[in-house]
Amino acid sequence: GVEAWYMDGSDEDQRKPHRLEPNQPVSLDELKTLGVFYWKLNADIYETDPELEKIRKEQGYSYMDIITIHQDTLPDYEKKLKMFFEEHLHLDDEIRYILDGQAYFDVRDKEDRWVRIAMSKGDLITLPAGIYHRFTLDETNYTKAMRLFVGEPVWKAYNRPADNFDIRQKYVASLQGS
Ligand code: KMT
Ligand code: NI
Repeated sequence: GVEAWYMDGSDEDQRKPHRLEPNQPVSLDELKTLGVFYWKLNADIYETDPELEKIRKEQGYSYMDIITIHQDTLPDYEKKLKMFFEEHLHLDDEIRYILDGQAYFDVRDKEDRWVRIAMSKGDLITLPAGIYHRFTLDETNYTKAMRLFVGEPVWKAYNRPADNFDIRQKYVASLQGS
């Protein structure tokens, strides 16, 4: 499975793990209660993987592209990394499949605490529409990720506060029962 933990509150380098001392892990089941879902796949065969095909078909992930996040490959690298690390939400699910390297996705739990999810090669994650989150590279400064989307992709991010969007209200309501 994937490893996740509650973050410390320090403003030190965002690429560091920021674990609490002692570490306070967050399980996959706890992530599920936030609407965050996870699959482990074989990234070596992503171009022909029947498991990935099945997920794409079942979830309706018609769109896909691949983004390589590295100093030399991503235009406006510094600017984009800064944007990705601003706390934001989207009106649609964010679906990412790590094909190489590693990275962190941070999501807010029900009590508004940061949970850091350590993603590496073969990890596919879905963040629900309306969840506050952010993204950073780790100290290896490199990841290659597949971006999946239902229909035509909309990358627009709304930085916090974005509490008045219907999708945010719907997301918050969905946390009640879970
Ligand atoms: C987002 O909206 O948080 C992102 O697209 C993160 C970077 S994609 C690996
Ligand atoms: Ni996002």
